[in-house]
Amino acid sequence: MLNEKIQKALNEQVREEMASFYLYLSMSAYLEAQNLRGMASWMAKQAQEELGHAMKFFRYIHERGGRVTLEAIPKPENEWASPQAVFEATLAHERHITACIYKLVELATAERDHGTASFLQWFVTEQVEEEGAAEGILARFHMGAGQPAALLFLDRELGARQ
Ligand code: OFO
Repeated sequence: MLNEKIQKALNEQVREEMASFYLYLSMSAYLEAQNLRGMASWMAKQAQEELGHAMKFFRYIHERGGRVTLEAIPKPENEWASPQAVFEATLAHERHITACIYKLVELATAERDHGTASFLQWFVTEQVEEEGAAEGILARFHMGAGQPAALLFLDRELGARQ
């Protein structure tokens, strides 16, 4: 059984992951409108991953005999200054999510809920990967330094994401 504090915090993380899904879907729509189909496809896949994260929390709360309560997710931004600005916002968002996961781990540890602390380790590892992916893409943008050919090359590369 989950204690109240942990149940509330896990429900809040369901909301955060759904907000990530919605934000990345909005970014995908923006990139599609810029005719950057490869980047749009990469971002749509990222959105799907976020939905998967939300569902992992959803299932875990039930597995522990808890109650899922869905909260409102905010309207995401839908305009960015450039494709590079989209990936800068992605990195900033992933850093925010990492901070949320770390706070959850600290709460689970303080409440002596080792089951939840163990469940959260998957997300700790995932966040290293997520921040690394966004940093890697941004490094490619910096290398290309606004050259259209470099942008198209990166678009094709990101479109190959499985
Ligand atoms: Fe992007 O890792 Fe979940 O939110």
